[in-house]
Amino acid sequence: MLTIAIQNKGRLNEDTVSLMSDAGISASASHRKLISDAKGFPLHVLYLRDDDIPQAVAMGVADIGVVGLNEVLEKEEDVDVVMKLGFGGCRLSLAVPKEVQYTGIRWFEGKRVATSYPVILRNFFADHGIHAFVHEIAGSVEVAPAVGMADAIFDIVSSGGTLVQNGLREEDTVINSEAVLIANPHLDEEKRAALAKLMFRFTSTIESRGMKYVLMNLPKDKVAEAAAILPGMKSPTIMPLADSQWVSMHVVIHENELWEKIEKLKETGATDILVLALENVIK
Ligand code: PRT
Ligand code: ZN
Repeated sequence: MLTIAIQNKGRLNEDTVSLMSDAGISASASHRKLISDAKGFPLHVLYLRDDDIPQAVAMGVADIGVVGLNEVLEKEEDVDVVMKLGFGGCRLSLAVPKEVQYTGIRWFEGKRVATSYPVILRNFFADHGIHAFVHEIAGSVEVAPAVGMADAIFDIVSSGGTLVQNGLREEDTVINSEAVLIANPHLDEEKRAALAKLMFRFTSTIESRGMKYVLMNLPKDKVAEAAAILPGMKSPTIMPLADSQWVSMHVVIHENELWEKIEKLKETGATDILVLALENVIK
């Protein structure tokens, strides 16, 4: 049976448990447990700190894991990134005090930069031929310049609010990160087959998010025009109505483009438009 390592508490815990749940796999969200059995898929769930997940997967303590790409790149463990999961989005950026006259990446030459991600930062500076002093600190990296411990910082940024609150300005994004599914590269055939099934479920779940099922009544002679606006997954489903001049058209679209498409459809003569939430799209 596969063992998956997930974060025991923190920013990724809830989204990981809800991705599993939407994929029909119920895992306890309990922070006190170390390991539990999931329901709905043959899976052991191991609850760890995110920093320990890449190593646990590389060692085979867990077969797979959910963790931020930033942790995977920092730990440089022997694991495969098999899938992006679409949550936990953030970036790792260099930031300087707002009064600094920043002249581009060469500004960092000879400077002291505080970070919890020394490996990624050293690799970045090495790639750019910059010699800077990388100071590893475990937490509250953003206060380092104000207390005189560093000239700049390299840290996770999401909204950017933390930087602004600390009088810092984001200058260069080094990596974009999100939660990913990682796997031990040496899984046996049985575990590979189980992983493929799990990835199929996760992919369907992620692709279904934000999708809507739209039904509308349409004059029969407008079908081609409406279909050009809404190509759907293959092509739209058209059903006859009792009134032979009209049809019912059904299509699946993403909520991001819903209103724009609906406005255009109304112009073609579509009426009685129903928008329904969609549980799952299985391709
Ligand atoms: O206890 P454990 O070691 O498991 O957790 P942790 O404290 O190390 O990590 P946690 O739970 O804070 O974050 C887990 C993962 O979430 C990270 O490794 C990232 O992949 C991802 N993530 C996404 C973030 C953020 N967004 C984020 N904003 N991790 C941290 N932050 C921090 C950021 O450093 C900043 O200080 O949140 C603060 C607010 O960010 P702004 O820019 O929105 O103000
Ligand atoms: Zn951590």
